[in-house]
Amino acid sequence: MSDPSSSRRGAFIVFEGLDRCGKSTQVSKLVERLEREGRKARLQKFPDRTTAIGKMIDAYLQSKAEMDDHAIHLLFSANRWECAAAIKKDLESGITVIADRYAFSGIAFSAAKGLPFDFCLQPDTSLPLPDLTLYLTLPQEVASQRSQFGEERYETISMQQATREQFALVAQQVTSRHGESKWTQVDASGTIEQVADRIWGLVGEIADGIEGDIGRLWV
Ligand code: DGP
Repeated sequence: MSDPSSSRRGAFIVFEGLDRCGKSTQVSKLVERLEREGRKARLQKFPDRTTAIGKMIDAYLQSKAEMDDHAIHLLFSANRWECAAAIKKDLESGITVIADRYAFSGIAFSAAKGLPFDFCLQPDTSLPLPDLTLYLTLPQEVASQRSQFGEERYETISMQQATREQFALVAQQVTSRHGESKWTQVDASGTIEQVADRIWGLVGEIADGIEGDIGRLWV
């Protein structure tokens, strides 16, 4: 572990994946492990359903409210922007921030509904750039059989398949604009502990903090 008195900032690590791939479990496991090892870490869930904007998103996802596809896309982005300053502040004070979804879900899910890819990408431009995105993959048959699959708006096989295709395009954008090291695909099959160990190996030394400035997404 690095010297805690060093001037390194915290790492910004994002988890992405289709619904029911085990992402939220792994996010919590990573935060717990970092804390157990004496590092400061916090979880940031997106969408953050606790804010006023987040409550509108929650109503939409539970099909309690209808909204134009563009409007809900912008609300998801606004929900990230309202959390951006706190993420930067924490990173600068040495806290590792682990996000459960981020702008990449924003593009993949909205483009899967048919919105133009470039439109989907724009509103998140200049948000804090994740230092590492872990994209968890699981065969659709396994994810669909997990409890609670199908409860929310996007949890249909056809929507998940379309979103999977869009995530492949998002991965291309991230690696071509920001470098190969910023996006890593993770096999999410196996036991919770096996996947957690796989992830711990991939996080590696950035868990000890990062020397450089926080980047800006798509810039
Ligand atoms: P979760 O709370 O992780 O189960 O995510 C809620 C659902 O919302 C999930 O189906 C993925 C989707 N989602 C997450 N972020 C965005 C976003 O920015 N835009 C759109 N259109 N959908 C999103």
